[in-house]
Amino acid sequence: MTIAAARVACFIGFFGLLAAASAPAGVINVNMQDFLFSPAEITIEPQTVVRWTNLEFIDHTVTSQTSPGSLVPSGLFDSGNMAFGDVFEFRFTQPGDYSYFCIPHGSSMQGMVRVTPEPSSLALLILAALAARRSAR
Ligand SMILES: [Cu+2]
Repeated sequence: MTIAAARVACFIGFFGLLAAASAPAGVINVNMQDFLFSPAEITIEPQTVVRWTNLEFIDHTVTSQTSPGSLVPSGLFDSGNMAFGDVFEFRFTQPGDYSYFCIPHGSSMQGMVRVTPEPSSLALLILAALAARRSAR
């Protein structure tokens, strides 16, 4: 690969990362099945809605907790008892790690939502400068 090609590939990669990071947030599904949240851990962008669905004939809850394993509700969200087929949704607006659990099943049924920071304005400025420099050649 020539240096020019490497530069272009690097630039496209950087652009792709930024594009992926700033893609519009949607809805992510988490199932409650076999006494587990599946997937138990997800990473999302701010403004993403997480939709939990209970897929078994056992009542579960989706309850935010103060820290992983604490089993102490943090008060951010709590679905209450969910029967088979029930759905609970929560929109995550702020970056951070959000641990949650199921009240009836405690430590054996926990999950984590990691909300990534949005691309910083500095990153966007660097991108704009790189694009301007490239088009000037
Ligand atoms: Cu449960």
